[in-house]
Amino acid sequence: MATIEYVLGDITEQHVDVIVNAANSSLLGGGGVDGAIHRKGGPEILAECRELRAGHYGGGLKTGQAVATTAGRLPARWVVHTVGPVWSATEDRSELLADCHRNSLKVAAELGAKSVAFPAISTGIYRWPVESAAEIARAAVADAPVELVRFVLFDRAAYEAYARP
Ligand code: AR6
Repeated sequence: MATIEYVLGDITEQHVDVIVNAANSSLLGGGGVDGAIHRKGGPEILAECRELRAGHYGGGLKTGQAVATTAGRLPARWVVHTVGPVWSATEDRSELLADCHRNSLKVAAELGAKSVAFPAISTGIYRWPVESAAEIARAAVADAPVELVRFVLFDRAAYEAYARP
């Protein structure tokens, strides 16, 4: 059973084996946590993302899937990029959000990672209501195949939603 932790902070400062990035299907960067990871991690991460796009991921990374690159200059060993679903009020995309977490953990475990940090995937630019995202994310990591899962929440509202007992 993995230990699950909740911290208020910046995911780019976490000393863990894997940092999960809330990316988009292009894998070529963006705003939010994606922008912060590429900015602090340096150009090596983008270079590997470009290689992925030139190879197996020519069509982009599908929503719910996950793929690893170097963490560049970040204090982690790998970045696992995943694509969260955009919130929809008319369609239930919860399974895709759960898949992001499960597939990121699977990729991490295959790399030999023991500790994984997640941001609040889909709750920013993709507009998923944070209470709902927290519930889905917590359930999806309940039987994580690693020793430590740390949710790193960037603001107090997200922290309170995720860390709720
Ligand atoms: N550390 C931890 N959490 C952060 C950080 C940080 N440094 N910066 C932002 N957050 P978002 P999404 C929080 O928008 O909704 C990008 O352009 C933020 O407060 O980063 O999945 C991608 O390229 C929010 O709670 O990701 C995609 O196009 C959470 O991270 C799109 O945004 C997620 O917000 C993905 O949107």
